Amino acid sequence: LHQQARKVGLIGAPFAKGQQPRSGVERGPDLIRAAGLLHRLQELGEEIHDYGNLTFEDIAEDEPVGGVKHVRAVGRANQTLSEAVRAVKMDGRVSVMLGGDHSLAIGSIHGHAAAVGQLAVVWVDAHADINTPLTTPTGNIHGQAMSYLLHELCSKIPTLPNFSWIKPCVSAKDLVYIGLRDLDAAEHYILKLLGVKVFSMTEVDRLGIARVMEETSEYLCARAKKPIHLSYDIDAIDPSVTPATGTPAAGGLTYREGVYITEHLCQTGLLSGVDLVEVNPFRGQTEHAIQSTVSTAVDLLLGCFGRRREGNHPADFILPEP
Ligand code: B3U
Ligand code: MN
Ligand code: MN
Repeated sequence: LHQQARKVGLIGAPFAKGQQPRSGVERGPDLIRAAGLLHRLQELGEEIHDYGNLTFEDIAEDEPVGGVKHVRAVGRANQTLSEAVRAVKMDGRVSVMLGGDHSLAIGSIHGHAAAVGQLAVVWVDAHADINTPLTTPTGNIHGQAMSYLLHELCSKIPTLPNFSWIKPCVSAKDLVYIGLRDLDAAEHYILKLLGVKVFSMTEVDRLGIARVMEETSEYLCARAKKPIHLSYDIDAIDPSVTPATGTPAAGGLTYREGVYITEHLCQTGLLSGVDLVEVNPFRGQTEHAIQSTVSTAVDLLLGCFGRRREGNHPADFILPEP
């Protein structure tokens, strides 16, 4: 079996201000490229265009706003990213955004929705990243990304500098979380209040990953087949496999569960945008720790684009005759 070739558009987003003070996550895009991502996607028969790394303007005066850090820089960076993702989608490509920290999901999902309309979002993460600017315990915007995107939370979001361009574009019923295990009380309250579909690590343990993915696609496709945006935080995977990340959380997905998620979503044929975020080489204790994290990130992306563990072959493969 082989998939029809897709057009892929890669955007690097070397940005770290959504998760200060831990820098290093801006190295993610170049590390993931250096591990051979483009070449390996091409081997799978994908037509891939690398749009390169975005450059983000430096903002001199960026004092915290009500405890929220780097508001202006994060707002502006995501506006740039939103435009870039929108352009990739207008080019008829599946967008792949390499982060950078998870605040970048704001721009990535916003730009995706601006181009294609209503989306289903699959958020794979140890964390829910759904604090509002008023509930955040850390002030880091990577822990708030989803709150700016949901229609249902828009009345809970205060006005912030450089955030006025954001229009909520995701409905709570079109969001599924997988891998959660480290939530703040306010986040848990919000998920219950909005009735968001959550497969925490407890459900992964109870149901197994195959059932979790079956239920995920059934749930998301029950009403209409919307394009899927996969936002994959590398810290969803167990830190024994992907230690080089800013906020590791014990008890995560195995490598196999992590890859299975991507294989399953690929097979839906609905995958339209992907984020791979929070790879931070400065947080790896050894070269091996960094390598393991980066190569897992590559394998997750390959799974999104048709790599099968059973093996693959090109559609035009010809067996040599003696
Ligand atoms: N929930 C906490 C911690 C956190 C969220 N996402 C990450 N860490 N990576 C917060 O900061 O909102
Ligand atoms: Mn995250
Ligand atoms: Mn996380």
